Amino acid sequence: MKKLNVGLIGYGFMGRTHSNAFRKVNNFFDLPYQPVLKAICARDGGKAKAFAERWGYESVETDWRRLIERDDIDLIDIATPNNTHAEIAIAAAKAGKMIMCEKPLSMDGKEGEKMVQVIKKAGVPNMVWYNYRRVPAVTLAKQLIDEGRLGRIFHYRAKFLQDWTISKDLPQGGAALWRLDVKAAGSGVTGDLLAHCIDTAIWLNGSIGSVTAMTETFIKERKHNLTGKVEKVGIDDACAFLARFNNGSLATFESTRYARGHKALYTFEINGENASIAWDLHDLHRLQYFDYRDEGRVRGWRSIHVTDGDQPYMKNWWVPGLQIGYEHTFIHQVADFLEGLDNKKPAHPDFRDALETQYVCDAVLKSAKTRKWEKVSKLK
Ligand code: SOE
Repeated sequence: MKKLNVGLIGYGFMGRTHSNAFRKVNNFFDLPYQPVLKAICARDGGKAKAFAERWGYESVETDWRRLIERDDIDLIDIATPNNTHAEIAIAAAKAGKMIMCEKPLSMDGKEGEKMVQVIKKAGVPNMVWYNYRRVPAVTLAKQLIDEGRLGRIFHYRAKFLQDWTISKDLPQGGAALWRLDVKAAGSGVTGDLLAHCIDTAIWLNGSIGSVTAMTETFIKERKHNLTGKVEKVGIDDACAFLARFNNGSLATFESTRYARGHKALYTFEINGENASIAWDLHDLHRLQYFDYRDEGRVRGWRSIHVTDGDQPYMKNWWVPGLQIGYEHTFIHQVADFLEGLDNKKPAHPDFRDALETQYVCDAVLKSAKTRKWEKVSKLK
């Protein structure tokens, strides 16, 4: 097994999910590479050191440029706020490093295009952490669709609902709350939550051609953690949009951080000519499936408990019937990335795939302003 030295930038929530994945992947998957937690980089040296001790990183850097210069780093993992992805990824690619980048790829499509160009030129393996594709039940949905079981697709319906920003006293900005600061995040729920829904949707149902959207910012001003001043809120707190897929199907997407009672309710349902499927993150190991071709007397929605060895990823885990969770999706992502390095079948979503999601986000945010249907830019 070849060693693959990882340099992680950022130690927040995502730094933890990624580190856990790098640490565990070889315990469960037979792979050509073994990730080595070589260095963690963050501006706050004390916090980075504490993170290194907890997760087993061998060294600490406080300047990401220095990390990228290091000869002993093979892969740069970007787990920092959205406004830093482009600069770091471009520098890492130019230095010949492999890159795994947290979602969304960039602040907008224009920035994403630059990243894709540089990555292509550098020819370095790359991936974006849209982890929900690798929930076994979601991967099973992909298999069923690709096998043609649903037939022609008519409808795609997705939601991602949260409730953690309802309080008007919650500040914006800074380490824990940069998702509320438009300068760091680029957008609100569109780039943070709908981007997940869009990534899964494109993967399952193909490209989106046009959208019409509405957004709202319910709390207009919040204290900024970095300036101490009350400042305008620039993010979308909620967003709903209609979409037309290029395969002719119609879609609705909705996301908000103001759905009291919902913490991370990502759901989707797809209705085809022969069959429908539905999935719910709060019950992530189950896939709901209805097949019209079943014998009429016993026809109905089946709740498939996706935990058996012949279902995606599950042979690598426990015994049939025992389920896995959120953190495993990141482990699957690393496993597929490492596998793809040797078999020359790069894992997805790569930067280019993530750019397509960015184009949809751009069209959604534009439509919310123009109040018109907007075309989604096509990938070149
Ligand atoms: C926001 O609360 C968030 O953590 C997103 O940033 C993640 O991408 C999503 O998976 C869960 O919610």
